[in-house]
Amino acid sequence: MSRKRVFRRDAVGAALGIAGLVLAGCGGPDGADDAASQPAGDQPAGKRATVTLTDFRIELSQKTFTPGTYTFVVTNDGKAPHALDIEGPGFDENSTETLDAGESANLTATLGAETYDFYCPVSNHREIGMETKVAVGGKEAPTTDGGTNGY
Ligand SMILES: [Cu+2]
Repeated sequence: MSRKRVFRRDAVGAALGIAGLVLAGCGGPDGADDAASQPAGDQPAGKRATVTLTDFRIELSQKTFTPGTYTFVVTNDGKAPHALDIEGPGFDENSTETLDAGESANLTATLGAETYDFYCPVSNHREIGMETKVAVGGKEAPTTDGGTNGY
């Protein structure tokens, strides 16, 4: 599994969330992430990351983040309504609307070198597992679901 990366992650990054996890796991000095800033069409501000909401988990396309502005493409892949709320230093609450099954929305946030809480504010979802911490600045976030869970 030590295959070298031979493609760029910009345009395909959103579709290859799992690849992002694998690559981020290498933890090496990887400035190439910033190569994704090439604008492509109507690309929103900042770097892109995908967030998948399911019943009842939150999965991010990458485990490590460097400080900067991100547009999180949030998709509700579950059956219940979900939303993404980001809490952390530097900005007040930042959340999507509640998304019905299959819906998606973009959420832009500027992250500093801090730890942020990504969670679902709907009902009691946060307590039952829809919460994940994101430590910005190169450290791997202490996610509860480190395993690959199929694709
Ligand atoms: Cu939820």
